[in-house]
Amino acid sequence: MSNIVVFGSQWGDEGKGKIVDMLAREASAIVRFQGGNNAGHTLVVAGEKCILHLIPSGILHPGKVCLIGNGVVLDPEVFLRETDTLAAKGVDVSPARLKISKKTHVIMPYHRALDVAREGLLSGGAKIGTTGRGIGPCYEDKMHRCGIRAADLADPELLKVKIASALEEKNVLFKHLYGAEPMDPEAVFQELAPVAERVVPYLADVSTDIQKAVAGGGSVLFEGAQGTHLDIDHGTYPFVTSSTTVSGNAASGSGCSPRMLERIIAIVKAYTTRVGGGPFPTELFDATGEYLQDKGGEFGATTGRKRRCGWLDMVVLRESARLNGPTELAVTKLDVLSGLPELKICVAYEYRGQRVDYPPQEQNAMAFVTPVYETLPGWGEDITTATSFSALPENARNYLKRMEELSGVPIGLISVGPDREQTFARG
Ligand code: 2SA
Ligand code: GDP
Ligand code: MG
Repeated sequence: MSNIVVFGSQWGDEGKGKIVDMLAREASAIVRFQGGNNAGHTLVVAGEKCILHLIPSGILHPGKVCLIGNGVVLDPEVFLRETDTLAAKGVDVSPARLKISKKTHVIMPYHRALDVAREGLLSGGAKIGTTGRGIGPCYEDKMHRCGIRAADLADPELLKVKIASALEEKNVLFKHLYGAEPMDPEAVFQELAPVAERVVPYLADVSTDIQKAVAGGGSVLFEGAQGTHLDIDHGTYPFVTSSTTVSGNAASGSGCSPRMLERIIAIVKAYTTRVGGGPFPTELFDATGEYLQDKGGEFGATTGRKRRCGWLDMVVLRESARLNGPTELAVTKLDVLSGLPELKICVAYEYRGQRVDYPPQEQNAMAFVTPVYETLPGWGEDITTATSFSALPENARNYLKRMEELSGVPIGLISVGPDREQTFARG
């Protein structure tokens, strides 16, 4: 198998976890390269559901190496909870196959507190709707060059110094800006120490592990989190996450050359969802929106929040194709559209009296575009047992073909249900 990057082409929750789990069969190593436990990647195997937040979605395949890259932000407590849950189910989560880059930044309790405090100060439409997991503040410290990295967990003296230094600044914010209790550096250290001790055996040189896997004739699967329109640069800023979610970051966020990235798979939900704040041009506030939310089970896999739902937006997808260079699309949740008499696809926007084919880039411009729709006939048949493109109803095939035409990217995979097995090649 070639090395593959899987990325989200919309606002996340496209079904990346499911597709990574399926593709992991053929890979030797699976790597997360950005984001943290804001992610919720759902795997369904033989009817049993498993939601992963930090651990790569290849973990259910025995023997596959699972790597957490330098571009991830890691909450050590969440990591241990996740390993404990998996171990209780009989999954091997030993450091022999699960590794964390020494360069990965660590989410600290003060990051979580800052995330929640900052959101608390924003009002109404200004709220980003973060997951409250401390993601933004941890990446801020990384860029500010005062972050704690996973390797530091093995050095108690350095940890103490770094915690004290970080809290010198953060406690001023807690006390004077956010009206919150300052944190005691010694207490933070004492709480972290036993956790750190358990995480240290997992520390590794992930970059070299990737190189070794490929040198040994294996292939690597890079697992993106969130989606392109949540990217810190290319997303609907400021309603974005704090990491680089586009495919190019698979290289930088894991420590390998971009020349290693061969197949690039855009995961596309057959309609659109968004969780949290921010503009969403094709959002539906009517019974169809409720139908998609209900039938698609659209609830946040991390926070349980209701996901906002709307029609497929090809402007969003075309921009994703441009930014990520996918070799193919994997279309998920096509089954959710069964039963709708008509389906709309947004093909362009009206913006300031003009028709535009790409998202305008001024801040919040996406809140002021009007979608231009094309309407296609729907289909009534249940397609959850389909195993080939030719077995799909004609209108479903036409919907998919239109996606290919409008995006300029061929479809490689089609998913018609949450289970690992409910997936087939476009053929
Ligand atoms: P953050 O916490 O700083 O990354 O939040 C910033 C924005 O990014 C959005 N975001 C997400 N959007 C979709 N799915 C995500 N993962 C979970 C899921 C979300 C959940 O799988 O459903 O459970 O709520 C995810 N993570 C971050 C977030 O909503 C903010 O808009
Ligand atoms: P991710 O963050 O991209 O991995 O996606 P999530 O796991 O957050 O959300 C996708 C949801 O859709 C999960 O509940 C999956 O089990 C489910 N899912 C994935 N593919 C399909 C599909 O083809 N059909 C249906 N009905 N559900 C799917
Ligand atoms: Mg998700």
